Amino acid sequence: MPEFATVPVSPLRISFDPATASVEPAGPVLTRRMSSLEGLFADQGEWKRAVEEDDPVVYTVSSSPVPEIDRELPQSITTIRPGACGGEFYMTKGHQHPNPQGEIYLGLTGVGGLLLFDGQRTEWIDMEPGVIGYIPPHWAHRSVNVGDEPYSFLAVYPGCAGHDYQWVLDHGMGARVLRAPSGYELVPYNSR
Ligand code: M6P
Ligand code: ZN
Repeated sequence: MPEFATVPVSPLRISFDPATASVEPAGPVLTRRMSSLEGLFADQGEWKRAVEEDDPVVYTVSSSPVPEIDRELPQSITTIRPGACGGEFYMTKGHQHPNPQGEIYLGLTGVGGLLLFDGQRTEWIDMEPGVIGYIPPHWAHRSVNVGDEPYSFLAVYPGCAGHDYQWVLDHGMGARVLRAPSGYELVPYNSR
């Protein structure tokens, strides 16, 4: 018998309902409101105004029951609402994996993008249903909704990867994604 860190998870069939942004069977559900994105949008005045007005939901993360532990392969579906704060599109906090591991995203609904930053280089992958974005180890990653409907994607990542949010606060993400006449534009992170 192989040795497991904890009791192994049974095989699972998991379904996703885009209307409720939920998975079945369900694991933890995380709701990130504007107040939980402190220090991330360039326009701090607009961010504060939005928090004080109605603190809108920016995104939800619905995880399957597969736990974030060594050897397991957890999955989650993130749904980012459409919207912008000071012209900057709604986005996830973004993180690095403290235990560097690759990750894949699969676009499910809407249109968005995957912003990647390794501390020097910035990359952008346009995401839509059916597109797989690959995140190599050591690249911080953030998702952005650049459309006018919810953007959702499936993420699959090693359970040992972890989430480091401070890295993004300390280093930025290389670029910001702003509303533009053509849809969206990427501008250097510290340009506004
Ligand atoms: C994806 C995965 C998750 C992550 C989520 C939200 O679903 O990468 O691990 O938690 O996006 O992103 P963040 O943690 O940066 O808020
Ligand atoms: Zn990740």
